[in-house]
Order: sequence, then C-alpha cells, then structure tokens
Amino acid sequence: MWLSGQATGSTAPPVLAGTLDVRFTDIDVPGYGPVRTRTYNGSVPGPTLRVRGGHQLRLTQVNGLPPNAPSSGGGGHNTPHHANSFNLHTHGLHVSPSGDADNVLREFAPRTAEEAAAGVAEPQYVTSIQVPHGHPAGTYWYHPHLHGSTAEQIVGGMAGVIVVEGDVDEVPEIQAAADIVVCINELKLKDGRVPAFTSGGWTAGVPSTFTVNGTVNPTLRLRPGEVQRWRLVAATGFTALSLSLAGGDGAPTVHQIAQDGITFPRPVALDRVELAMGNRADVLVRAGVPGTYELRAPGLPGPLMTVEVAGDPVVPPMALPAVLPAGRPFLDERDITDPDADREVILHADAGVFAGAFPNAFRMLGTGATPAADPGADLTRDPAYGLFDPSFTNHTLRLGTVERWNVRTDESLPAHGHPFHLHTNPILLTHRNGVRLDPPVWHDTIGLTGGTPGDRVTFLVRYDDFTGRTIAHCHQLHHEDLGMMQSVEYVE
Ligand SMILES: [Cu+2]
Repeated sequence: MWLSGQATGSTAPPVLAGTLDVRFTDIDVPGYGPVRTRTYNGSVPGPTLRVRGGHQLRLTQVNGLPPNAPSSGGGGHNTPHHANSFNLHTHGLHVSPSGDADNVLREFAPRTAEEAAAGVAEPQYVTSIQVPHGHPAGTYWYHPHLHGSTAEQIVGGMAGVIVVEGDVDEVPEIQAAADIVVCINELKLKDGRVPAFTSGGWTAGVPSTFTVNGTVNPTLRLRPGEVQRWRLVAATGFTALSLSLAGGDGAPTVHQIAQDGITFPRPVALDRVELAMGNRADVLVRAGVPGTYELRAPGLPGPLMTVEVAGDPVVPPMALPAVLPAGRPFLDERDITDPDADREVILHADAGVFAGAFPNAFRMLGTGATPAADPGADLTRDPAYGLFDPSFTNHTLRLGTVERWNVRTDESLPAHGHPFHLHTNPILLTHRNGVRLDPPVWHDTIGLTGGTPGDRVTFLVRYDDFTGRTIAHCHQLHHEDLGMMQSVEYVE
C-alpha cells in the first residue's frame, strides 16, 4: 500500500501519510509511446488515495522540477506563468480551504537556479487534510491548482483519484461488484512533450490524447451477468465527455449511482453519462450478451476503452440495488436565507481584444464581478473587468446560510465550454434553462457547453463548516489560467 495508516493513540484520528514526488519523468503511454512529462510518483495518473471520514490525509510533496523560467508570455498574472510551481487541490472534498489543507492559494515553488547550483535539497511541502466524520463516500480527485500553471500541469498527467470509502460500499450488490477506477486523462502532447503554454492558440494547435488509467484504449473484461462498479473520473482540462457503450443492442447497461462523489437515492438507468471537465460519475455496469463493445464519446479520435464481455456467465446474474444510502440530503427553495439575494454569474469571453500572445479575455461577470480598471472606457478591452484579481473578494459567503446562484454562459463558440466549479461546498443543481430537475443532483462542477449562448443553470448551496478564502472558476483550464476565476471568502 502506498498510504500507510499510523496508530497515533486512542483519541487521535488515523493518519494516512504518503509522499507525492513531482518531477519530469520518462514514461511510456501504451498506445501513444514515450512521453517526458511532470508526474506524481512517476505515473499517469498519480496513485489512487483511499480515505474514510474521520481520517487525516497527510501528503508530503517534493518539488523536483527545474527552476521556473523568467515570466514569459508578456502578460501579468492572468497569463501562464510559474510552470514549475504547483500546489494541491482535493477536488470535491468538503474540507478546509485554509492553512495547509485544500488551500489553492499556496505556491509550492521549485528550487531557484542558484539553489539548484548550490546543491540545496529539493523543497518539500505538506498538505494536511482532516476529512470530516460523515463525509460522503464516493469518488473525488486531486490535481495541482496554482493560478497560471494549472492547465500545463494537468494536461501532462498531474492528476489522481481520491476514493472516500463508506456506507455506499456496504450495499450488498455494490460490495459484490468489482470496484474499478476509470480515470480519464486528457493529455496535450506534441512529440511526447507538453508544449510550453505560450499562446492562446496552444489548445487548438495541440491534439488531445485521451488515456484511461494511463493507457490509450485499454481493454476491460466482464463476464456475462457480471456487474462492475466503475468510478468514472473526467480528469480532463478541455473536453466534456458524453460517454456511451457502443457496439450493438447487447451492450452492457449503465446505471449511475453517484455524481461528483455524492450517492443518489436510487440507481438511474442511462444511455449516456455526461461528464464536464472535472466531473465524476459512479456507475454500475451490467454485462449481458458476449461481445466486444467500446466506451466512446463523440468528438474523440477513438474509443476510450474496449469492453469485452466473455467467459463463463455469472449464474444467477448479479443484481442491482433498488435503493441507495443517499450521500447528502437535498436543499429546497424554502431553505434560502434571503430570497432576494440570488447570485448571478455570467461566463463571458471577449475575443481578440488584447495585444500579445493571449488576445482573448475570459471573464466572470454578474454579482460581485471584479471591477473595471476604468469604468468609463471600453469594457470589452478592459484588462481587469471580470478577470481574476487575487486581492479582490468577489463573493463573501456566510456559514450556515443557503443561497441560490444562477450561472449563465454567453458563449457562442462551440469549442468554449465553461464548466462552473465552486471549491469547498457541494452545489445542488435544481434547474437547467429554467426546467426543474426531479430529483435535483449534487455536483461540484456543472457543465455549460459552448455554442448555446444563454444556457443557464440554477443551484442551491449551503456554506458549511469551513471558513477561509478560496475560489470559484471555469474548469476549462486554459480559461481559468487566463483569469476566468473569482475569489470567494467563507466567513462566520
Ligand atoms: Cu471557460
């Protein structure tokens, strides 16, 4: 086991400690070839971390990357910078965003050139996270989240899965099913390298290579009548996935049992599993007719995974559960603390407005937008308006209150999806384009596709347990690095 539990006395919580070593590594990506990239512990994805509510997760991170280059790209903090600094985000976990916990405002810098030349040891940084008792059991993930370097690092494969174990695992039908992590990484590679992120055209100019658990199109086998539990993780930065199992009428059936780590009240049969960048879905896959099937998504160059149904049938066929231990009670509109104080967020891009290598402005407007540099000037060319400013608080959120947010995209370009992600507290999607979801669905990231300006979602959220400063942002990682991000502060 990579993580080791330590007995720390009768009253202290178990500590799960481990090291994440980050450096450039030569790896082989089966189906692609040799790659030199920044990794966690020499693999893509990084190790899967398994924890339970009440555990403390203590991760020592070594920064073995080369010194940062002097700032390139010609821009300020809303252009890519510090490609060899990172930090750690535990995406979806309801844990503290402060101190040395899930704090994305820290920077884990590498040695300077002078320190490296002098033989100073590689720096180490500790992330220490107390997972609350009763934390929803399910599938989460971790990745670096330093503003300015997030995209370049994640598309090199710096991402891994966190499994929170708990009640849902004890459901007999789920306990009987093989527990399989399906971590989908979207790598941006040219000649086996992630090109330095030096222009706005970078994302379009470099094709995406999709891997599942580090391999292009691996094969997974099920027996007829077998049920497997797949933990689907969209560790992608640019592409939303509309997943289906192709290959004919006999393809395995798919029932979703959780979204973004939070278990549903009952399984939901689906033809497609929609995953925006950052989303997870736990599904029960039941195989029937022998054959070869493919996990596919439109727009991808090939299948993500081949699924072979073969071998002796399981007799009798394995069952699906009828009900599940719902991961979190729903909120409803009667819980809203101040019905006249909805928050509005508009994801808005102004194309071709700046000089230099990054001409597009990816803004977050609406309630609490970052103020314009000059309110009297042309806002479409404003280098500040609606862009991330770490010194400005866009949203002050009071613990114990329930609020409604309306998030809309203005995006006319199909390639520009803008998934909305709030840190620290889960968000309950209640409406898409004014149509109520029944039942509503807990998320941490809600997809809004491009090409349909005016698309909007409504969610409810209660701010619980943790004070501190953190962020809300677009999970298209290029947009986020370019400033499509806001500061939120959770206060008593
Ligand atoms: Cu975006």
